[in-house]
Amino acid sequence: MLNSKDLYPTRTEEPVGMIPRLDPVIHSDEHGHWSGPLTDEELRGFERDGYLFFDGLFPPEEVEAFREELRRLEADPDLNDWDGMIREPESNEVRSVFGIHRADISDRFNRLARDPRLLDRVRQLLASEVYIHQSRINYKPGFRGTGFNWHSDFETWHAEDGMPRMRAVSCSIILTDNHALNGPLMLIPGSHKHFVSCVGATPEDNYRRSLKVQEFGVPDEDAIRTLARERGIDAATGPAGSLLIFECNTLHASNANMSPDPRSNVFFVYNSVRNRPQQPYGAPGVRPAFLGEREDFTPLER
Ligand code: 6CS
Ligand code: FE
Repeated sequence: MLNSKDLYPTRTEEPVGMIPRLDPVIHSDEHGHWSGPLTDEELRGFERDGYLFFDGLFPPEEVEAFREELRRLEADPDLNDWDGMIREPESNEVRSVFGIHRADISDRFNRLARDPRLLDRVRQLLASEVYIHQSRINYKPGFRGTGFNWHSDFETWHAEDGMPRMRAVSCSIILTDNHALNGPLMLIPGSHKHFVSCVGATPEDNYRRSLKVQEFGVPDEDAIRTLARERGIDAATGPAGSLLIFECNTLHASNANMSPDPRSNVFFVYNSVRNRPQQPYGAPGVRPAFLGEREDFTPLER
């Protein structure tokens, strides 16, 4: 299968620098924009900042049930030796569990992935039916939860999973209070409007290292400094049950968690069914399905 033209070259030997985004942020199709629960003000905010935060969207009793599921998955012996169970580089603590939207892994998170409070907002932003490209829980335990370097998710999904265009969003549900001291997600508002190309060829099986410490696809510091100086850095802090929707190309990072409080979030990555992955644009081979769905693009139903 021949790839469509690479509009976002990255993982090159020579620097390409920052190039303008060529995709809309709020999408439309041949029928125009899609309606949904997002207000005009929220749509303007997403267009401007590249993310939206909904404080306390899910009530406490639902969040407690999600946390029970989180603990069950963390302790599930069947997942112990699974490639999608990623442990912290220095300790043996669980860092991430991928594929949690799959019914054979978690019925509860399979249902949450199709919850209208997520789906209706996502379809409105992408003007498309959607499927899950990737799902995960990031546990970030107290004292030993390490951070995530600055990156654009799209840069990785384009280079390593072959995602052609910027027509995907992540929904992150906050499962434990995210506050200033336990390593909340930091985002650079407006950064989604630029594609920051990254230097350095992707090694074979890069994911075996990158999910613990990302070294390839990390933008250079000048680009991050420039974008952060334009609009600053925001922290996605809020109570458990809050929802963060962020655009696939919004630069984000998070610090290590030195507090006693875990910073656990569940993430669903929704991709347009019209943006199916092709061959990797900047990697020697495709990644396992738990990182990037390559076969089942059936549109999600409520
Ligand atoms: O490689 C990936 O797909 C994952 N890496 C990061 C740091 N964020 C997105 C995604 O979970
Ligand atoms: Fe990320």
